[in-house]
Amino acid sequence: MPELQLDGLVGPTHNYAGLSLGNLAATSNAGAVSAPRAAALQGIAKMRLVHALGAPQGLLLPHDRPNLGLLRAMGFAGDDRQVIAAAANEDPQLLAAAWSASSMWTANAATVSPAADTMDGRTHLTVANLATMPHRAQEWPGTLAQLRLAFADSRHFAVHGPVPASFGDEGAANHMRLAPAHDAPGVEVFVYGVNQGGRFPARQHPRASMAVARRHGVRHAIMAPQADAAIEAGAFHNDVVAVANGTVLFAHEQAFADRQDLLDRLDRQVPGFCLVEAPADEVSLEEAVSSYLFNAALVTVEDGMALVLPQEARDNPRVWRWLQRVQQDDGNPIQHLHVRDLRESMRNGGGPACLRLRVQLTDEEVAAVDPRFLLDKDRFDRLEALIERWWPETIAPADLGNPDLMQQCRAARAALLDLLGIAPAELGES
Ligand code: SUG
Repeated sequence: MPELQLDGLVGPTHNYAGLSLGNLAATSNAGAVSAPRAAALQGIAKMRLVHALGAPQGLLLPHDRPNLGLLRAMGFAGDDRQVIAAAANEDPQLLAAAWSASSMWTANAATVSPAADTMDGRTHLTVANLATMPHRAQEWPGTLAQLRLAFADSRHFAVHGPVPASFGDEGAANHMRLAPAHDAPGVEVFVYGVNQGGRFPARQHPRASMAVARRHGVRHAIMAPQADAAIEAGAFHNDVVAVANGTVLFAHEQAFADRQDLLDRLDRQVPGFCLVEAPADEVSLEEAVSSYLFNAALVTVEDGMALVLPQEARDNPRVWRWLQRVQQDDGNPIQHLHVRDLRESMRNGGGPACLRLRVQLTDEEVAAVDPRFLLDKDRFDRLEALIERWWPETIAPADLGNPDLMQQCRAARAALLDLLGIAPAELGES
């Protein structure tokens, strides 16, 4: 049974504004000059790799940015140029939020429960409200419109709106599924944060996790708290310190508040459960966060599993040594390590796992997905040519006040929609 990977295509407005408190990469790169064209091409190279490993590959589109609607709602008036100029003058931070290309991290687009896990036998998707960070809270309407289009067939799919914004929900980044096979009933682990009184916010409220499990009708759900120490070390989402696939949980020893309880439950509930865990004395939490080794795409391949890792994990000798030991150990199915350069996204705290939403589907369900969201070799080639032609080479913070850049980014996105055959009106845009 295939696992569709829906990657967020990096948008033409990709920039470094330091908007996410608790995301150490993003805050330390605030004000740097970004390279949207290179960023999007790095993302496509990673999609090509995962596709070559055998997974069906699709994409979600960048949203219409800058979000003039947000700026107008905040009281900036006049024509579009005037709105941009006034916001640049009065509130550059808000302007940067309106430009954010953050929808690229589709692990935060939605939580997905495949048909094998749910009471009504349909695949359920709840769009994430991303309520904790203002620049991310503007994403869900654009994401929901795309999910409703891509998964329109209600015989197979149920697409839900967000849970109420009083309860922050960051989607699949805080959700793991373990099962003997993609199409076998699985156990879904909903990881939430607390971190009361800490420096950094917990972005997944336990009630949001419970609401999603309830809405989806998940038969076997486990609620697991993230360790406060992990949040404080910069694991603003669980997928910075853990990822699961099949029967494997690949995680840092200090990822979970009640580690033993979680492991005992998984042992009981997942036949063949396999833990691949980095001990803190071999890889510290800080090294896990800076190298993003757990933010890998863990994918099933013919002879086991493969990890798609960011270059940063290769660059840390201790991390790389541990990863090689994992690969050589016959006691787990991880046979292959693939390293890719995703530095542009990584500098905003987004690794290989952040850039993709996994949707486990039967062949029949894959056939029910709107094919305009699916990619093949020809489409990769055409997307690359389009990005080379339209995506800005660089964006510096001062460029966000430039209305000409706004026009260029709008034209770039329009060219993308045109290539995919999606009319703006289908996404509720004029
Ligand atoms: O929400 N960075 C994103 C990174 C999301 C990573 N996703 C997962 N771990 N699944 C975030 O913190 C930075 C944007 C800026 O500062 O300009 C940002 O939003």
